[in-house]
Amino acid sequence: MTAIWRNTLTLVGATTLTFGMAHAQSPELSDPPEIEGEVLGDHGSHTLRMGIGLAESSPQYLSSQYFGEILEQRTDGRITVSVFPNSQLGDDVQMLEMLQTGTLDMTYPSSSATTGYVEELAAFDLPFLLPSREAAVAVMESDVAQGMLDAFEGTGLKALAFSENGYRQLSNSARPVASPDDVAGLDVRGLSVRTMENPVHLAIWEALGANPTPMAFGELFSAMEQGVVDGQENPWSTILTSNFNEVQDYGTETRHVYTPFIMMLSERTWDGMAPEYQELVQEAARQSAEYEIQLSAEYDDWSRDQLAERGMEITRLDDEQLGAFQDAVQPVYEEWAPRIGEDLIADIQKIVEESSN
Ligand code: TK8
Repeated sequence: MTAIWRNTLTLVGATTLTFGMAHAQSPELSDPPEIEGEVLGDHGSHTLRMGIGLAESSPQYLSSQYFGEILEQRTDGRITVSVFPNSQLGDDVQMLEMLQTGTLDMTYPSSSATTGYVEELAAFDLPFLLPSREAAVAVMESDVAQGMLDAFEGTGLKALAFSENGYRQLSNSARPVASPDDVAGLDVRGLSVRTMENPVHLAIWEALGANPTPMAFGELFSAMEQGVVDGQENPWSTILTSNFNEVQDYGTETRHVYTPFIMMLSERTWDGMAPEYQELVQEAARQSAEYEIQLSAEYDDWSRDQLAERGMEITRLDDEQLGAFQDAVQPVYEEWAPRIGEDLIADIQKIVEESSN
């Protein structure tokens, strides 16, 4: 079944023009898995409103649409999901609070925005913790990660599933960056870099000699456009689908942190659902999260190459240059590992090692 929204993407995503050059708006994307399973009996109706931060062409939006399709098909339309993209309902922190008060049903924040609720999630903010997507997926699928989702119980938030925001890359409008010295600026001022509102990310960019500025994602484009900040850090697909390349000339493939997304449902909404619907919502969240990771992987390198094609100067680091970044942020580990939990980090590192065997 070809969903309307996929056709819409094809229409919207077909091309965008830069100086007369036509650019594809999305890579060849895998179709979502066929929706299987019987239609559930009538356990009432729910119209779920979901706010997300990213754009309609993002893996986050496409997989959220798929999530809605599963629910609609499996309940014969008794559960529908309306997805509001581009931070139009608020930023991660605001939308989480809206779930707690019941004024919004769902949102899809970065894990970094949720460490105030479950401190263990800050493990994902430790720099260079997860060396590959395979390792990251193994951790997100582990009992350790499920324990973090379960720990939201009682906060007003039902954490359904992890998916991929992805490896974070530095972009800026001031200069090419190939080393921490380029970030800090030896004979010029350090870069002002927007970070998520998360203490570990602040520590990372302080350790690299930047002037970090915590800021909501929804304010970021205009802050870069007005020169309030020089740069930011996000996965290539976010930089592309949020059009950051229109106000950022330089990119550096730092891959300094792998950030998960967490699909969240208001506990009030969850508690108002029949058990049959709760089971379906949980399963649909897992299926759409798995699809999101696949789309994010298909978008990743393609987005970097698209950004270069559209004029962004991309610096890819060799092992020695990457090592300089890893060395510079080692103090962040030393400061934060004990606060997050050495045993938890050891458990995660064990999963990482096993995933490479
Ligand atoms: C979108 C955010 C974004 C995150 C950030 O809601 O704030 O930079 O990486 O993707 O969660």
